Amino acid sequence: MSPEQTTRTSKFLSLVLRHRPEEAQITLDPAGWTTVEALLAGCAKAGRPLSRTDLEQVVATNAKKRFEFSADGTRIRASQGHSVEVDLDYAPQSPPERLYHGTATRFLDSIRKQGLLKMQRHHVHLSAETKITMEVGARHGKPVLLTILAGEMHLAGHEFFRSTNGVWLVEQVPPQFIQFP
Ligand code: HQG
Repeated sequence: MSPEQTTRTSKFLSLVLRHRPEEAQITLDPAGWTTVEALLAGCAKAGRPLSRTDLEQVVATNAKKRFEFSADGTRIRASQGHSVEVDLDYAPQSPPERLYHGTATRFLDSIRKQGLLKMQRHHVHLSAETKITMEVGARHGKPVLLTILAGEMHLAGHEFFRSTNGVWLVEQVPPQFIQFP
């Protein structure tokens, strides 16, 4: 597969495994899984035929490791980022002292008042790395980096989850745990 084909396929997989499974006529189980067989058949029906080898390549080379196979290789899901109702079943974990969130300057007034909200997604996404975070912010406008006092927030009783691909997930971040630049 060419890099362009890989990107196009990855975007389609994100669409059907996170947001609109009906586009490939598939259903996701409560934890977000579908069978590889159903997915490949669905991709073909949607006019985007994909071989198992190509699917494996997309999953293995995806820069953000967005997708995962079940241990026996028969099922696949997105590791995070859903808008459809799923319970990914991650166990709560202790976060590092500081985590980061990239956003756009135009959202700052609202974030100062409301804190970080999950918007269309299931969780607010936080990262342990500042570089990725600035790229995430730049998708929405002029990027700005927020530092999250994750250790304090955890002590105050907020649950933190970590997805298989290393994204930290929380219900919300109240303003008192956000350091603005
Ligand atoms: C902002 C990518 C106003 C929030 C990345 C963000 C990530 C508020 C936007 C994943 C707000 C939501 C998620 C408030 C939050 N007022 N704006 N109170 N609270 N916002 O796309 O974090 O490529 O849903 O700051 O790596 O940008 O999809 O979230 O700017 O992990 O695999 O509302 O997307 O991963 O935008 O990105 P999003 P996000 P993938």
